[in-house]
Amino acid sequence: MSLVQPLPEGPLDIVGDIHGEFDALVSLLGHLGYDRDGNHPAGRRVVFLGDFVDRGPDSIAVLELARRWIGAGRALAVLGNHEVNLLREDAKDGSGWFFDERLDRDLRKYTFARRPQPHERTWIIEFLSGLPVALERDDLRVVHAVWNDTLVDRARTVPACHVRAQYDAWEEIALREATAGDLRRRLDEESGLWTHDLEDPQRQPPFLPALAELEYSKQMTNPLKVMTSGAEAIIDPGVAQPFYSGGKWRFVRRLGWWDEYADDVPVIVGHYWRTVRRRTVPPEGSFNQDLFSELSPNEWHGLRGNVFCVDFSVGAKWKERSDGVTTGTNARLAALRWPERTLMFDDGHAQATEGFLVACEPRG
Ligand SMILES: [Mn+2]
Repeated sequence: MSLVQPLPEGPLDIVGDIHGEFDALVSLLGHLGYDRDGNHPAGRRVVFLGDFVDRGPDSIAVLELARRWIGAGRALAVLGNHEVNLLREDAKDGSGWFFDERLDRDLRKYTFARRPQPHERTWIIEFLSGLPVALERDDLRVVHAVWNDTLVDRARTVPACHVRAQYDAWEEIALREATAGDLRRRLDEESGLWTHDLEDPQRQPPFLPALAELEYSKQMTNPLKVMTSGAEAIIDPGVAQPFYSGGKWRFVRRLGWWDEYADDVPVIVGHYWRTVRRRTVPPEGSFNQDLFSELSPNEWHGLRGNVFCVDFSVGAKWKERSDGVTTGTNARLAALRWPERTLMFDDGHAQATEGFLVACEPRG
């Protein structure tokens, strides 16, 4: 087995990024018709798109359920960038439920119901280490962020359970390549320009070209990083300022790789923070820029209209909770049902998708 594994035949319910929102998960799975052990009267199976953890109240409960269902053969999953961060001991925004060094800082924003005991840490690492990064069958492909044949073929060469070792190895190559020229010197020069914390939302840094270049080349050289966290481009400092997203100031923006995806096989992804309401005004300069602003929330996207993002931003529920938002939530958990191509939301709302295999108009 490798990091790219077969997706079993039969009807599937593909669940988007959960981010520790256990109650939303239980509610969604109930509306989909599963019992608490993952059995479904119609023999359906769940596929988790990754990003089980961080920011929300109970990442451990989400992992417990996923592990139990996967162990029983009722579910499958791919790794998201948040699980990769956990495996690599890369403590980032929202991971304080797991990492002691992140806890105080995270508690200014998030509320964690519980933190893992030592034995729980052991099974969490073991469980996540065994997950693939992509799943495929003749009529469907599943990955957290990016499907690209060249990258997937490289991931195919990596044995299952070697995700951390290979990610680290490719990361080292990326860093070495990035700093082979004069980038190291430019980074050193630049480091004097901005000595503040890049996670402080109150202090907007200037555009830092060397840091932007480092972020960009590290992002784009490692196949496992691209597949789990997306393709990016450096922002044009003449047009956009560095912007704050996902807990830090950024100099790169996300690209909609699906606009160049020409294959026949549909791809289902999470990761991209879609919302159930069409944004009337695209979020100015945000990390996602306007990846979905031309689309309705239930629309297929990409060159051929055969890519669908099922992340409906339940990862932002902590914010709505702390802002006291009780109605009109924009933070939902959803599943895409296959082959029906319908959506089910955690509140029980079901909806057809649109635009499958209808090429999108070129964006203006
Ligand atoms: Mn993600």
